[in-house]
Amino acid sequence: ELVRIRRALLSVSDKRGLVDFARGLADAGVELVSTGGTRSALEKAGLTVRDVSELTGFPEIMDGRVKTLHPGVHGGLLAIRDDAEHQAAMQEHGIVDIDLVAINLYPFEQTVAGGADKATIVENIDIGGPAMIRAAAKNHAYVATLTDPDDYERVLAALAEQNGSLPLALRQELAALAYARTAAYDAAVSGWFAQDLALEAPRHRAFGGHLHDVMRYGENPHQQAAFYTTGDPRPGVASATLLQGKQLSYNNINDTDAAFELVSEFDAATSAACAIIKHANPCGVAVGDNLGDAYRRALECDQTSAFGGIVAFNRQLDAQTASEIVKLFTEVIIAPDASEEARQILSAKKNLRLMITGAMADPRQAAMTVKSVSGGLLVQGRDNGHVAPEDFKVVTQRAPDARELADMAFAFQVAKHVKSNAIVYALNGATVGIGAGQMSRVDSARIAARKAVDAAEVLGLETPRTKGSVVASDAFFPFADGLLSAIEAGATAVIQPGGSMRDQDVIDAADEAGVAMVFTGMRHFRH
Ligand code: 93A
Repeated sequence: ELVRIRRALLSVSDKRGLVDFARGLADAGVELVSTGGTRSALEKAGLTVRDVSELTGFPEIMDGRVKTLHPGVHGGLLAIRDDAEHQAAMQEHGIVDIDLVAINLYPFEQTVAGGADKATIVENIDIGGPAMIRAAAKNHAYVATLTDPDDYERVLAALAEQNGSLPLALRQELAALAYARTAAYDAAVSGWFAQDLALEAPRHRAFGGHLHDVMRYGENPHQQAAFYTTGDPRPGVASATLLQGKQLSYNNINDTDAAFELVSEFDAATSAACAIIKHANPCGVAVGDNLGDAYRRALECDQTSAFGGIVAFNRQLDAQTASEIVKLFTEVIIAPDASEEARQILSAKKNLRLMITGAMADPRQAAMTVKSVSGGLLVQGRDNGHVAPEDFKVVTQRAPDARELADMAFAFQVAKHVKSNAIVYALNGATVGIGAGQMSRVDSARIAARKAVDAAEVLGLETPRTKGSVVASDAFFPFADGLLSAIEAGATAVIQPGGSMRDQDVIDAADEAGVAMVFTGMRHFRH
């Protein structure tokens, strides 16, 4: 079960930890073989390295496109050591055993993320590296396959412990990691093609991710968790930089994504936007002239729930808004940027995480979303649907006025990011009551109205702000009851997809109350 490591092939783009690892191998009596760039790096550090062309009897050709794709390498990786025919073939063709490989691939994902031109991206599709990784991992009975510099240290430790050999259990585990890496790599390549060609059908891409982070725990402390990134360069929680605070938890990442996706709906050039998220649902969203105004009004929607929330902005965070945020316990802030002064202010709160994305995400961009079910993955295009106010269809006798129209567009945009059934009341570009995640739409309507009553109490208002507000529903009202509940709360205008068999009952109820209603024709379920 132990395999003696005599010869190692090192071929890495990410040269992190390379020299120390190679030195450790050399000290353990392992012969080193490398491709061009890796060999130069090692020779510079004073190590003795053979060039891979000595194994292939062939120079690197075609700008390195073909350097290790040769039986001299693949025979040495794939040969079954105790098979007489395999051994005879090695003898006949002068092939030598390779017992360990350390390979990491051309940085395809980083090249895409860096916005390189197509030719550069294509050139960064590694062929020889994955071929060797897959060959070595297949032959894990005799070969150890390292694909991540983070594993160098423990492999050296195992070598020392076993006097120059490596145990089967470790080789097997490394093989699993190796195939996870090549699968993620090819998923990133197929994802890039699909994105580049605007192919929206899920069958054009493989689904896989690159391990980004291992969290302390998952949704609950007894669950293990990790964050995988897909290489999609879209600005957001996966590509953001954490400027301060401890690592994000599983729930933090989920909520931070929901927050940033929501504010991305609002064009920063037109208005500042703020969303505060708890348990993946917004507890307050507002647009305004500046971030301070948007934050204050988002907070007013449900100050109680906002405690310990995730806050997202669509513009560079300024000092004044930062000094407002630090007054309340907040878990994470995500924004395209933060001014020096704002960063200074936030740095006083050691546990508060500040994430900077560098840019806003395009809410119309096509992408895939994946959800797991027992034994499978559900894949769909992300909900990038949008109905412009010009396309709202007025179905009542009274048409909405300009203020109502603006609030309806805002509320429907927010409802798209609220778990179904979603009911959102809005007034003057701010949510004033949100009902989320109920099994019955009328319950969501009641909860949203109830929340507005609670908020009025907190704010010291005599009447809840649903009076004179507009209401948005993520899907049609199947009966008039949900609408009647909204009318009772004081809504003067309603936005919903329409399309129910009982639309006419709902329209009649609206007309009777003098309420204006528009249909969007587009549903925004979110589960
Ligand atoms: O262009 S390749 O697909 N053709 C190959 O034959 C090949 N062999 C190794 N790329 C190939 N590699 C990759 O080169 C490795 O995966 C590694 O990322 C890189 C290391 O090259 P160098 O040692 O010259 O820096």
